[in-house]
Amino acid sequence: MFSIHPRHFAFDLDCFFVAVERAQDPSLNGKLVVVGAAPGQRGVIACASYEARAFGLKAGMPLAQARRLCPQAIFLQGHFDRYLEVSRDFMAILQEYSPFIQPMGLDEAYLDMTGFESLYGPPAEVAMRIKARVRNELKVTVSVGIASSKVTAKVASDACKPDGLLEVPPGGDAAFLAPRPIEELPGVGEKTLPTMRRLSIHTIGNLAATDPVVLRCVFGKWGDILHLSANGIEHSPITEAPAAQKSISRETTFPHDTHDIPFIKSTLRYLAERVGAELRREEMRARHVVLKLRWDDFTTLTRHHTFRQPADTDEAIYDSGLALLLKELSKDPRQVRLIGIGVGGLTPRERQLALMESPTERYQRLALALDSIRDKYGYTAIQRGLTFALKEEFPEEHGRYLLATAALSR
Ligand code: DCP
Ligand code: CA
Repeated sequence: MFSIHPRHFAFDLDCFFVAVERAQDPSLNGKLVVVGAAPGQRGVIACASYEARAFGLKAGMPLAQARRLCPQAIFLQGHFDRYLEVSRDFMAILQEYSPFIQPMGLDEAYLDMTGFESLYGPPAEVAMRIKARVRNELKVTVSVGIASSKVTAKVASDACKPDGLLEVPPGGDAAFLAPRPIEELPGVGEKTLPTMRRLSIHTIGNLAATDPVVLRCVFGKWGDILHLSANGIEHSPITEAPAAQKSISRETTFPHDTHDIPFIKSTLRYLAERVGAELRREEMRARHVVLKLRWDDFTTLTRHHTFRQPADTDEAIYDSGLALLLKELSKDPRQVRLIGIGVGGLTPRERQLALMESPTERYQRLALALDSIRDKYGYTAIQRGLTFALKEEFPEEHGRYLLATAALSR
């Protein structure tokens, strides 16, 4: 009987931001390199080279701490536009091999290659060809895991980093996963790890053998997903359309702590417009807005606002963010170190049927027109009075403000 084994590929570029910097400047090869902010600027590490990771440096660590731990490292501001370009080219290469692609952020994607063997040959061979193309055309390396499920493929790609290729044979998922430490399972992070330890779950195999009823009691619905994952069983297919992003956000650390309300407002406006532009580019609307603030003592808070109807205009995002911001600033005298704004609960934008244009729709049309101008000429080509104040504070590059930390949407 003829049977087709599912073959899922998980791709993950190695040490992405640093790899792109090294492609542009090979003298950085083999050195301790950190992408975060230029010397003297504040913020957090976006990407540390493997050599620097050996010193304990990792993404998210404040740069001041990184400089103390590893003063000899080379600190770079990074070239965010270039990372976006490489990311787009990377996804374009993958798309040539299968329409069933699910990008996960900038440098990761799943590809469903089930049944493509007659077209391309054995999966490991096509993976080798894709790896060679990424190396030759983009000058960076990619690690690839292949398995019957996305989750196993992902664990395999992490396990073979850097520049690795690891195929788990059909039917071998559970056996491959069982001996691996539980923290290697996607979805098990710093928050869930202590609970796992309390339940004496140390390996993925321990989790696979735990009664799902127990897991449901402890983790709710998430428990079922964890149990399936630990057994290497798929719970969500790779669909033709990229899976809906759950949220879009932008944040930045200020060059200096501040309680200057007009300045903070301008920055919020700028970030809200960047979030709005991406939301509209994705043809989505958001159900809620999240404001993030970090005070000068590093305590961080988030505040939510839910829209009455899903929205996608800069105004809706900024106005709700601003209301949340002013509420916090009015009752807290501390200085602000970081500000971020995001949207969540994304739903696809439907076509407008109404004949009369409401004020919201006029804003929408305005926003779409601005987006297309900015796509051509850069963000700073056209802007509102409010964000103009940022000209004094942030340098410009390629028609965008260069914030201290290039914020990613996750
Ligand atoms: N990134 C960031 N801030 C973070 C985490 C990541 O800006 N807190 C950026 C920089 C990374 C890129 O996203 O280069 C990809 O993140 P990964 O977690 O995939 O890490 P790397 O690609 O840097 O390394 P690895 O080889 O472990 O995948
Ligand atoms: Ca990566």
